[in-house]
Amino acid sequence: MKMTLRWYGPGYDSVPIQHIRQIPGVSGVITTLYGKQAGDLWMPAEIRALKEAAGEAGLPVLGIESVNVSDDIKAALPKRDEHIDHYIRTLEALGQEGIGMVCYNFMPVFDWTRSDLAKIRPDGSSVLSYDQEIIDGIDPEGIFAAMEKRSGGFTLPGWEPERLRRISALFAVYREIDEAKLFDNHRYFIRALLPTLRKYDIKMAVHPDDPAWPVFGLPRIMTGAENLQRALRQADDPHNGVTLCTGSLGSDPANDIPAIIRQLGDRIHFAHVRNLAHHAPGKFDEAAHLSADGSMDMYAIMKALYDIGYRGAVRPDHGRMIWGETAMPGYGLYDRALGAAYLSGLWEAIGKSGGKQ
Ligand code: DNO
Repeated sequence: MKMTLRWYGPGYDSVPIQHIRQIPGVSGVITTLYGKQAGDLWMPAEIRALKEAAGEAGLPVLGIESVNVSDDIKAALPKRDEHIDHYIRTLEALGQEGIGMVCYNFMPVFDWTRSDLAKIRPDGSSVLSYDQEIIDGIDPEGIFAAMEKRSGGFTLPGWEPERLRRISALFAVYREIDEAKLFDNHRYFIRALLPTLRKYDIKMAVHPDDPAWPVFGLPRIMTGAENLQRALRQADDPHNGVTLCTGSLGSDPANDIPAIIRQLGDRIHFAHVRNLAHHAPGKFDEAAHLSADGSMDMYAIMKALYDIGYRGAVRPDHGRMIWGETAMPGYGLYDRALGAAYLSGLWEAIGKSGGKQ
């Protein structure tokens, strides 16, 4: 595997890329053109500039998270084909720059959802947390305000203010869309990309829904083993793959993550590894990466990745905010650096104690 860190690019990330380079074992970054809206076309010169900014610090771009998919594509609205055309041209431009992995999600309207972005723990650190009861008491427009209020002035990934403008209209559209239709729209999208994915050898990695169940009455399909397998069958080609996100899948304790890793095998093109502390059904806090800090067995997760011969990018995911750091919730440097070192340590130990790749 290749240990990476997510970096939002010049002008967006408060973490300097030079600091990312100092984390032992990190050999590349996962980045994006953060100012782009879903449906936009990415220009070759913009991609080149991003690559150069990372390259100056000695870090290659090992993947894009995300080229976002518009609701026109997800809900088959009139601009669907235009946006797919933009997506294909964006992939061509990425392919020409040698970027071979793209993470995306297929969640309607919202991306990941949390009820608190800075819950204070007894040790004084803060974490993101989720409580279904709180979410049930917020209307969908209120969740934007709630996320924004606690985001420390940062635009959160997937929570760009541009989305808010269309929110009522989008809710009306999704009333007509059930899981089956959402899967149909996913199939239409992924199949349209296939010739380009093959030509440039770009691996698409769909991100699981977070949390892994419908929120605000919107359908969600990337929720567990069965549905992820179904997403892979939509276009049975190795370029159509998955981001194995332990925190998103792990929001539902019924998801056996090591087993899912073994089932999905070489269709896993990217891995987000983080830990959660479960309190009750639909109620969890994010935790430090260490197994002992949460409910998940991080050794078993890394062992499963090791056993399937995983060679793609891994990144530590949302960290706690510690040591007085100010950064985008979940994306400070310090706790993610601890996470990267811990995960690299597990990997080394698995290899040295007889793990075979
Ligand atoms: C949140 C992230 C998500 C993820 C997208 C992938 O922290 O995990 O925003 O990047 O869902 O498209």
